[in-house]
Amino acid sequence: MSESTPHPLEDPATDPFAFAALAAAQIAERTGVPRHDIALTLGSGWGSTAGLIGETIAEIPAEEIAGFSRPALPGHGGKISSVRLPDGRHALIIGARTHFYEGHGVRRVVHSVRTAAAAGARIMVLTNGAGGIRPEWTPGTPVLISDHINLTASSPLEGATFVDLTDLYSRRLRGIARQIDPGLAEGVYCQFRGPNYETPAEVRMAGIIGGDLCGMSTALEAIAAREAGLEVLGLSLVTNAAAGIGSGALSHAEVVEAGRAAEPVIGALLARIIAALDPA
Ligand code: 8IG
Repeated sequence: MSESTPHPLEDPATDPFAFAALAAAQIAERTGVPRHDIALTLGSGWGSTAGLIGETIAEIPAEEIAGFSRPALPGHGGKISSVRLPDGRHALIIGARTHFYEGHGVRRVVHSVRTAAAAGARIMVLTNGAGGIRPEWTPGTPVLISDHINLTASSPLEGATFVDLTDLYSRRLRGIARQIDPGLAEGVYCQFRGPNYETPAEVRMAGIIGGDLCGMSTALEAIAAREAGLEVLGLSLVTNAAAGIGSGALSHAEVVEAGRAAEPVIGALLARIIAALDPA
């Protein structure tokens, strides 16, 4: 899409749900799978999960589906895939995440989640790389998201849409994950706007108000998922100690490297969790 044409989701006249339905119809046509049962957004460090959960039926460059774009960052995927699980369920893998910090508006951030719901998914698995506020969470530690604090000052909900978020990160799905790995830590994810990492004072604040993880995604997507009636499972990979928690400065290169190092282990963990997730 050229720079001069506004993206449909940035045009206030577009109905974001109708647009998600269009994207879902394109996915059904391109994959030959009329209905996907479960959807996964794979963030930093989680990419290898896609190849471990089943047989890849189709891979589509994200920009060929309505409303999706090429990833802003190399190393952030860029494909939408359809995977057939051993039990016959179909998983939709979203390897292209639009971040709030890209500045394209919250409708584009949550388009993947709305598309997953329109494609038939009942369960949405949201994964990310995050900074750890707890010092015992060394890089490579996977953490189940138990709740979030949305520090973006935004919401994907429009108008008087009073969605209940009491059990946003499904207790039922977290229980299934902990049956697979009883040692799995749980924590509260703070979504900051980014793209800068936090100051040490902001990380201290996040800890004081109840946060355990700092990141730049997931919370807005989880809210949209709940609005769409999806059951949400959230997982963070701690790729770095949040600013001021460890020693030294944060670098994107180190974050990417920690993700790469942990990838086989957490990919295998998530694959076992996916195999155990059943619809409610
Ligand atoms: I990976 O320390 C990753 N993403 N906000 N802070 C924020 N986002 C992150 C961090 C972090 N690490």
